[in-house]
Amino acid sequence: MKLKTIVPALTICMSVLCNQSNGQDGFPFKLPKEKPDRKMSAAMERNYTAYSAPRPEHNELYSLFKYTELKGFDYNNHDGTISRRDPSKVIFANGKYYVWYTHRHTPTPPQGAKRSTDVIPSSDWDLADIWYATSEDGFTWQEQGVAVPRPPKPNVGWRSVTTTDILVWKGKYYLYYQGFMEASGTRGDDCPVAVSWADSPDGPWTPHNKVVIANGGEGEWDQYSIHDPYPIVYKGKIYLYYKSDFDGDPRLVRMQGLAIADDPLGPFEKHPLNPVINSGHETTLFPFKEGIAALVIRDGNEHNTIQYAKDGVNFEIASITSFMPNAAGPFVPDAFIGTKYGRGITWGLSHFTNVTTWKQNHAVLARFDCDLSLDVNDPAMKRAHVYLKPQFHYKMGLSDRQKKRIQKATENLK
Ligand code: AAL
Repeated sequence: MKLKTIVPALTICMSVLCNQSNGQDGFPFKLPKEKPDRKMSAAMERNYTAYSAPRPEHNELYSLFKYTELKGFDYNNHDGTISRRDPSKVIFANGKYYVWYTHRHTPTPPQGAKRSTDVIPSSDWDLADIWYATSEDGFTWQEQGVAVPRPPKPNVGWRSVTTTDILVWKGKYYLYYQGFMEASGTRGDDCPVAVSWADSPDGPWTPHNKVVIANGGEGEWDQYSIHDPYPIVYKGKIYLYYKSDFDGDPRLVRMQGLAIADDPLGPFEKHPLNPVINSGHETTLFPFKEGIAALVIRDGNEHNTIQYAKDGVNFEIASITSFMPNAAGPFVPDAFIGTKYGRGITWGLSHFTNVTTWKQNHAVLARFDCDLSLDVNDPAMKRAHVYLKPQFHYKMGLSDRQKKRIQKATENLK
């Protein structure tokens, strides 16, 4: 036998004796950057086909989120009479940042629909107006006051105007918002979308005083509410994403739809494939590469994911993450320029609800930072785990009812 044949034969014998593979068949120790040409499990196939990179550190649509308390907002000692929530996208104009949001200042905290009156709010977003604030640095904000007040009865939004978002289109500014004509909580939420426009982000805002996106027809998924209207300029049109809640109380299902228009005042045409996102709560989207990316938070099978639709319609999961910002309004520098290759986002404002106790229910605005940008590379935002102290987990511990169920299960074993 030649030496050339003996050496490999010996290696095979040795590895068999030592119960090791010969180092040629197993999945490689160095994680291949490209999909390897081999038969793989469903999980490994997916790791190469469903994500833009096989590890989160290199996935442009993966990020952690870090939060900072904002300076400049007063909350009446957090007694529940002042609430700020559901911020719009942040824009940069006149040398500063602008944000719009739901502002409630009422004599009492929310009391539920049955106890609500003309001045007592049912929910945290009842009897609210749309206010705005500006900032030089994105951390300290100067509240500027009301942008869009509740219009007089019977105009759309007379009961409450909430959850606004901004569009800049052909030199004009448009605020879309939920317009309530009854206290929210009577059924759930019942609200179509209204719009006001202005020549400057400082206003004055002219209400269009018409429903610009109507609730769906009876029996359709969005028959009661068009929530969180969120416009982006895409493919030369206004792509306005929204959420609706359906399937009836008390276990509402939340999904997201799309309505498209050529003009900010409509008509908006709802996409025939709606809902286009099967999960989430508030809407947060941004142009990314040739498509649209979405933060999908809180509700549904695909909560805690960041998704991507190459065509703005057919969304796929691009990453799975945690502690996502609620109701995020990001700073999206290319939201309105009709970009053909979106650059992504790095920060914005979001909210925290039920800040103290349910009796003093109110929300606060906060800042979030992340790295979902093609122009930033912040490895600290790309870590795949968040370390939380045990107390954090214990705080979300078992309820008395659950403790009883567990005790009973043990007793049944005895
Ligand atoms: C939210 C949003 C909408 C709902 C309510 C206020 O965070 O989804 O705005 O109506 O809750």
